[in-house]
Amino acid sequence: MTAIWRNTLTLAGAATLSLGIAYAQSPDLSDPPAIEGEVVGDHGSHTLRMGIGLAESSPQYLSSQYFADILEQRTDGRITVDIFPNSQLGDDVQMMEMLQTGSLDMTYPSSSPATTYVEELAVFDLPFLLPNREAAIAVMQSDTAQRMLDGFEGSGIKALAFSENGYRQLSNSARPVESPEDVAGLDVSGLTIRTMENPVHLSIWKTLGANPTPMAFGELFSAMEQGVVDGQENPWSTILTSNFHEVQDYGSETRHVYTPFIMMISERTWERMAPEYQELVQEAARQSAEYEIQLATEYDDWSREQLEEKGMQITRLDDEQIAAFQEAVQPVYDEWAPKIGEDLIAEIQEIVESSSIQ
Ligand code: KDG
Repeated sequence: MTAIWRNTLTLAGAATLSLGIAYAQSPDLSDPPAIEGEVVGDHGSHTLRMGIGLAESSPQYLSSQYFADILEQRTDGRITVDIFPNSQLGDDVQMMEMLQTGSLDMTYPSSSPATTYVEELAVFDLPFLLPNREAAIAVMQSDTAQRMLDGFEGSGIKALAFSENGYRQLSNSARPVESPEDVAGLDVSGLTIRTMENPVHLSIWKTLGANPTPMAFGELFSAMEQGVVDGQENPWSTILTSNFHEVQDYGSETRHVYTPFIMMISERTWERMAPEYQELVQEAARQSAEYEIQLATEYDDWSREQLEEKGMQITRLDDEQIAAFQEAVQPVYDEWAPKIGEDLIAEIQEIVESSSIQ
């Protein structure tokens, strides 16, 4: 059994397994694609340490395991990847810094905290910019996105590939949220919402009248448990696989931002690798990113259903309610569009439009 399926079974739950009805509760997950291609030449051995924020059952971890399997198989075990989940080695910001100094080989952050390296990435943080997954994928596969990856050059980080973190949804422990007015709060202080470390996200929640506070992902569960924050926003799959439902009773399908992930390697590690290994690492990153997007897609609705089954009260917003949110965050565009660049936004919107024509 491959590591990927071991993890899937963990997700399906030990109780299910003991009854012998494997996968009964798991989404209809795609098998990892077969690993194709010859074993490359012998250019020595590398052990790559990769730190990620999410749990072993997440699409991010499962696809990273596929990345590891590709490298291991195609180098006859000469390249191995050790994956450290659950922010064990640090948060997104810290792990990117560790890549710069060479104290960590690989990491897999959201694009949002990486805007300190490549400002253009902030375009992904604009609310309601990418209306559907097809558009998001078209953007992530575009030359514009490749230019953003190339923008890391010289920073100490080599960015390998975009994949899907996903559409972010609001959860909280206080009350159902159906409209921007609810976010502004019935009580005086409004809801305290944890955001990623990114100024556009802060601006979104401030504009909605909430009380945003940036925080590392690894600290979030206990902050919610202790009531330091009322809520947070993340894709359903993250809310499920990080067990946020244990401390958050309410969810709202706001889909306010689509966030990509970026798989990264330290430039120091990269430069130590033979060109043939570099080519393989780049290819494996693209293949695992494709698989990650597929898994993330499969997890999305399934995770929401699982959360409902586990007792989370989830509000699905209708078009009118989403439009109200969209209108309420217009000031975020007014503030950030000139800083991010009107030309870049237009470039993205053009890709979005052509993706809906195809
Ligand atoms: O590995 C990625 C995670 O660390 C993080 O980026 C997840 O979306 C995320 C968040 O809210 O911090």
